[in-house]
Amino acid sequence: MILWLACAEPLDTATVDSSLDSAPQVLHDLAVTGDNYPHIGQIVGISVHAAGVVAIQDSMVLSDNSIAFSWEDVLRDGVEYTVDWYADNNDSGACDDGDHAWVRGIGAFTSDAQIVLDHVNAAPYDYDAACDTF
Ligand SMILES: [Ca+2]
Repeated sequence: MILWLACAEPLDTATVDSSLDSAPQVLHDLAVTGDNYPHIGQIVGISVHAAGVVAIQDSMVLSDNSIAFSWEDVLRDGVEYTVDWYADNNDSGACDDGDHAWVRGIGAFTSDAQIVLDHVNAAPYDYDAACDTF
């Protein structure tokens, strides 16, 4: 006797690049918070990527000294991610020389994730590497 099982609907991959299709298809949410940003009124941009493929790119204008982002179903299970982010310190509207910028590996996740990215005073800032994904 052969039983045919109905397949579930495919996952919505609209926010995730298809070149990562060889990775597991379980997706997790990501929330980012951070404090101590002396950049009120300026843009903070963030890019989350794996192996050079950008999974998330977002930005906000700071109304106080903190950041907060959240996205649903953006991290693939078990994939190692890196975050690039910057504060538009020179008010150019883009990530470039003169900004406060950082790169941090955040590892792989097997469930929904929350990470903290506080402003770190670490001049000279790594805008060459951080701005590559913007
Ligand atoms: Ca800038």
